[in-house]
Amino acid sequence: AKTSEEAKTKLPNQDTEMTCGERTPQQNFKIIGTLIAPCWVLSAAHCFPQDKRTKKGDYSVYLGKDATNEADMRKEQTFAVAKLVLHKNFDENADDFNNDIALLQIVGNNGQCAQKTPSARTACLPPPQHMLPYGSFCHIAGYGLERNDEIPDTFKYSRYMKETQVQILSPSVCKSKDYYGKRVTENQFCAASKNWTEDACKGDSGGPLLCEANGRMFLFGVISWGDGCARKFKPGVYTKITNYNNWIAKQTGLLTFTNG
Ligand code: 4AZ
Repeated sequence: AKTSEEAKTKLPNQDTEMTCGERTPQQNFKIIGTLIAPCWVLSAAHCFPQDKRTKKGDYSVYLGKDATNEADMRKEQTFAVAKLVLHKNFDENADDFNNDIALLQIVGNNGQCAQKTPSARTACLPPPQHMLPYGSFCHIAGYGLERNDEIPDTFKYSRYMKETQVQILSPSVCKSKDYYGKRVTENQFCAASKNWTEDACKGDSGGPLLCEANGRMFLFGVISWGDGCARKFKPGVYTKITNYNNWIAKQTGLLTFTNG
């Protein structure tokens, strides 16, 4: 899912240091999220900066989009945001980004929610506290920064949805001194690729870390933060969804683990 700021004029075009809310030339502000049920998208709280007073009316949600600035009406489904819930213990001024999780309830213009199509599916939520073994390979995706091959050592926003694989790291490794020390909380985990070549980057946050189990894709993480991108000892940090089953159930009324 990708939400996009509708009314360009409503918000001043001022940059903050944080992430997924950045404008790129001729593009709207983009936020990534994951469809977890026909009416609910899960994203990151820091994607909705309160200093910009972002509110639900500022957003539209597009499902099935795979390129920015291109509308493929055969694939896309468009929604308004009926409800925007940011975790109340998320503090955008804290440096650990603890509780970086948000839910968007979506509604189409006929009052409907998402339809299952070849380009729109829900992700499963894993059972409470059920974390995968360290070393598991999972998929991350987004429109975030990628290396710009035309200009060495620079990055650009990807026009197309990209995906890559990363491996889950153990908390003891990620909390070690060379890595992030105490900045990583119990509500987060880290993931990186073998030689630090692949990573999430600015603009990817709010998007998914999905792991396959029994032929289904489970949303284990939400892309949250990291020191730079693809840097040695600086893995991507993800919100640990298995700590939030109760919170998700309470906000949405959904039973959070999916077997069928
Ligand atoms: C960001 O600013 C961001 N390398 C997201 C992920 C990572 C770094 C920054 C992880 O949205």
